[in-house]
Amino acid sequence: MTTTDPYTYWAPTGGHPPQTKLLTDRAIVTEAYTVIPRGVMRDIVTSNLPEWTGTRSWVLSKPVAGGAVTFSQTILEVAPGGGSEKPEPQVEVEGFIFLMAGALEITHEGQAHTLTPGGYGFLPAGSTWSVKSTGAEAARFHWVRKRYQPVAGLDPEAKFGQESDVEPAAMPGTDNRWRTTRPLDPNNLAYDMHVNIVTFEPGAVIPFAETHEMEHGLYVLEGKAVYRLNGDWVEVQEGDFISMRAFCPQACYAGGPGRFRYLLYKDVNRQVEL
Ligand code: UGY
Ligand code: MN
Repeated sequence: MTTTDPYTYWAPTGGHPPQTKLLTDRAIVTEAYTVIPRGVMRDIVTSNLPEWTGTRSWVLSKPVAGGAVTFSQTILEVAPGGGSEKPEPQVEVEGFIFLMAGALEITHEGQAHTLTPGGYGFLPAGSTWSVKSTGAEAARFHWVRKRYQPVAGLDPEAKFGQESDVEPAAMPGTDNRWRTTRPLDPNNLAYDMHVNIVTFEPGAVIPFAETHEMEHGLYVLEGKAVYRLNGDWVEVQEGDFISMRAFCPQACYAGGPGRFRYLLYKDVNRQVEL
């Protein structure tokens, strides 16, 4: 049986906790992984980006020694009417945008695409695009960036859509209780990154410690779980972020009572550069 409730997308809104709050929380930085719980996405840790207006951002992952190094992942909060005429300062960098709240118009190579929550856009490196927050409330979205690794003869195309329009693929032997929604065609080797949505019904699990060369940025959209990261069990809930460096052992138990869902970055389809 699978849950039929509409998808939800938890997004941070900042603010600051009161002086009476205890400091104990779930933030962890290790050599294998980092956990940034939602309770630490506050006003004081936001950053402004010079290419954007009406915008502040939470940078959740960037290349640091000992951590994941292939990508950056940032949540942007763009006030109505704000945006950017030229968001990407690096011509060799591709991007993936996933909207959680508000509305966003992305104009790519002269064509406008309006995203609503659950909407996404893949912007190939070197392409021309601009963004505007067009809703009544602030647009809140992920922007995953990666330096594209070109291969002769392969040319990744821009792609826009809505997650509810993509048929998820069931993981073998799970009766569809663990499934993966893949906005970018996994068989198209032009793409060197995927950003998928992984869904677990209550009680479903990753039944082995995946240990792979790919890195992950993982943002919990909905629900809660106990996540296995290297040698640790970590409790996570919607709004929490995890980054995993290459080969970080990983698995999880979905805790219920509702679905457990996350947005997952993964670098794929390329020979190892030595
Ligand atoms: O595709 C993956 O690597 C995925 N199953 N990993 C994960 O959800 N932690
Ligand atoms: Mn994995």
